[in-house]
Amino acid sequence: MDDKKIIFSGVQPSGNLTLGNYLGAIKNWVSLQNDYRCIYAMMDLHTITVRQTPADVRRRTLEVLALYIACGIDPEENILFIQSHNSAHAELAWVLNCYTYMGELQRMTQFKDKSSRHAENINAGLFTYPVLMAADILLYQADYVPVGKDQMQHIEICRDIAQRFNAVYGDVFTVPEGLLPKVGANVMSLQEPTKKMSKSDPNPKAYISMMDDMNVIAKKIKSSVTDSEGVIEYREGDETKAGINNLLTIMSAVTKRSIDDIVKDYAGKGYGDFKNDVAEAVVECIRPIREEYDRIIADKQYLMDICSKGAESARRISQRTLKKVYKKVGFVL
Ligand code: AQP
Repeated sequence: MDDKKIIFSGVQPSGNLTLGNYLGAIKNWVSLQNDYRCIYAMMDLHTITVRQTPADVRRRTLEVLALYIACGIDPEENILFIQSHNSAHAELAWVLNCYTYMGELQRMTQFKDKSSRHAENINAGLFTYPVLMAADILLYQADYVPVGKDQMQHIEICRDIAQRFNAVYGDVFTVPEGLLPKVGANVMSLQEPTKKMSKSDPNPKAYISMMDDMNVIAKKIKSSVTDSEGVIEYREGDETKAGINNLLTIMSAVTKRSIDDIVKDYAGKGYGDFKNDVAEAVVECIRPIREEYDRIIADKQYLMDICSKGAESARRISQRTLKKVYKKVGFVL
């Protein structure tokens, strides 16, 4: 490896990727790929913390890879692989489980949220999800982890686990930092704008899927929930403005213009005009990605070749960390 700093991140193939996943994570990955050694995975092990249809997970895993590439991630320059193709993730997660406290995991917002949404299946994997995520990151000695705001709590616990382990055994792990995008770190639901936009939301009108038809995307934005005040203004923390704040954020992220500039353009104008323009801007952002995606997804062999080459590199890098960890905790090598 060269001396570039290391980046690790990934998305779970637990549904069709949303505009939130794109603006919060993948768009940022594209901008980082020239300056860092980047490793991006399709996080299939994480998906089964919630019941999935196996054929859907299988299909979506390659779709996520095709989307990474369509968004601009260069498969020649970055390591792209399927998480389950590298067993070191599960192996390190077991070790780290023994260095993580129940109390820490109980405080995780995502666990509380997902266990209330899936009350019939509050499994141990859902509970220890952040430990697997810590293993994902620490295996590659990642310096930075570009994620959306919802994942920052998991980055914090990852740092705590790494520091705890290092305090006992010496400098085994690089302690990583989360990297948020400047705009779009927390894209909200179009129907309940105080909740984050999520690919597993039961209401498809709540999210823009990167797989939606262009007219569906426009319709979803035009029917997004706003307020009755009729003023296009960004007011941080004001729940009644959550819908407009969200549309302004989305507009800013897809057009690369500041929110202040956008607000000035709409002084005295109504929500109808604004929503039409946001819809058009989002469609223009997603259209070229979709065209590229449609081309790439047709070539399964190309995608499988990337996965197998990526898994080989991922296994090679992570074995160094895993061996070190096994040696430190006393396993015979
Ligand atoms: N709404 C969002 N705004 C900004 N960033 C987001 N991310 C997710 N939703 C938003 C970021 O996308 C990356 C991949 O997320 P994930 O697939 O690992 O799972 P998640 O964070 O739980 O996202 P979802 O879409 O809500 O998935 P489900 O519904 O399966 O739980 C992460 O960097 C995340 O921050």
